[in-house]
Amino acid sequence: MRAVITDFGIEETLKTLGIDAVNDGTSTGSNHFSNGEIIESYSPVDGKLIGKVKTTTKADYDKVMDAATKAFKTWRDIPAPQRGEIVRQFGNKLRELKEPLGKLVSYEMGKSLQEGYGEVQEMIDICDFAVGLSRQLNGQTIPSERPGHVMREQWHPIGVVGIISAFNFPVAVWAWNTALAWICGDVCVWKASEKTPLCAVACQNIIAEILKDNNLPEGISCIINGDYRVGEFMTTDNKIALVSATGSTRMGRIVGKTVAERFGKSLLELGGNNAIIITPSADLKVIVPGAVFGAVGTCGQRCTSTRRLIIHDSVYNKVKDAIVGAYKQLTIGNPLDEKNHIGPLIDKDAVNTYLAAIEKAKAEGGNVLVEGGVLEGEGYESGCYVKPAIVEAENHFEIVQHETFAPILYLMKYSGDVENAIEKQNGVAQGLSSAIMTNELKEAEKFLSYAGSDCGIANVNIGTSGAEIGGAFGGEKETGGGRESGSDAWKVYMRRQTNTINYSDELPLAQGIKFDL
Ligand code: UN1
Repeated sequence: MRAVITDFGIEETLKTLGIDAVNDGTSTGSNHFSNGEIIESYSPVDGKLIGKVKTTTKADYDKVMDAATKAFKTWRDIPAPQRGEIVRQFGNKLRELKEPLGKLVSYEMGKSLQEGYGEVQEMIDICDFAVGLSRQLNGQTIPSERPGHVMREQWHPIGVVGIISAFNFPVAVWAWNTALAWICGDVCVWKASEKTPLCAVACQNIIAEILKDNNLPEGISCIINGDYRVGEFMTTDNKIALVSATGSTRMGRIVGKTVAERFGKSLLELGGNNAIIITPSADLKVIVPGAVFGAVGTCGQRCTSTRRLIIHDSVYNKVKDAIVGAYKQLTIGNPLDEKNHIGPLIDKDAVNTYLAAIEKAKAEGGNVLVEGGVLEGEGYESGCYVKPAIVEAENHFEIVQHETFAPILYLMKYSGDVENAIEKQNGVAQGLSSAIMTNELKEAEKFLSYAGSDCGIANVNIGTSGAEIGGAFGGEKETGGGRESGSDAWKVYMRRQTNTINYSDELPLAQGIKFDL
């Protein structure tokens, strides 16, 4: 059974990305030894079967790890700037393939084509960043307390990095990790979401060709397929120095614990429950697009999606009317058609979770301002298209405290000073992203101060989603504490070594200790 997708050039897109062969159930891609059960990938866009991959068995996994550990020995010998050159080539190839890869992301995951392209752009950006960084993996020199001694700090490759990524950013989050890990001298084994396996195959094909052209071992980049059971091969494996996992808090709790038990390192990028505080001085021209894109972009399936608006009571009605009005302009439909703002949810389970969340909000006393619901009829046959909903709710509602990966926006009021809004914003278990809309310097600075937002990301006059790659990305509390992407996030992909070198003829001991023989 093979769906023929003629619209929007999907057939051609798959061919360009070299993923035609997966349609008969045969795995493809280098270091992709999978021989287990078949995973079928259905598009949430039209419900059609796009392709199949096989899952990775334990025996396959062992082979992959063999290839990866061998490749590490070659790769770490290559000077970092030369590793950067490989990442530069990868970034250039992504520039060439931005259109087909962006399209595949949109078709397999369901996000709008613009956002699909944006995701590939994010990959290109992190490659550029990593190339520059490949000449800046600098350590420090530190003054020694002893005469004739010097201290320094070095950063060495850590080994094999295991990457577990989620369906919502099926290519960019992998690239954040790999681009940095590679220039650091590490090799990567990637378990992509079983909901978007073809995006992973496409990425693997691109890098495999570059490695081949440069006569480098394929094991520098490996993929494994399957659900959490395949992820467990990595979390329990001492040979994986770092597990970088993006996904739910539930998943992160298990991964973090398992990796910690064997004293491995983990980088966790988990759920968010992101709010925008809207103060009296905020500008509607900024509030409306910021809040609406934050809430409905990627159909509410970003970890940075805006879930809550905390609005000052003096402007509540005005802001509410403007947002509700803007929701009326939203078009929902095939995300490959650029006239649509919003595509489908990832699958029917997500639709059920969305419906249950709205019911729960109502049962807890929420007041629905914009009705949700599942769309039916022509163009909506996949059953995954839903209407973005707005519910007036209270911060303490159980459902509001919970991250629902769907376009449901909760509106709530605050009165008095901005501190009251900050308290609500911080009053959830998650701590990824946050924003304030204000033209008052004092409010903005309070929000950004140590007594302000407790999130890893805190923005002023922009929404909660759409972070640039140059900053460190991640959050506090149940978001897991990890940082990926820009700034000094590269350090987690390396091991730090402190050196003390004695170039004198004596052996003085530190702390002035006398030990005469
Ligand atoms: C995610 O949702 O897991 O900041 C990543 C953003 C994107 C990345 C989101 N640059 O919304």
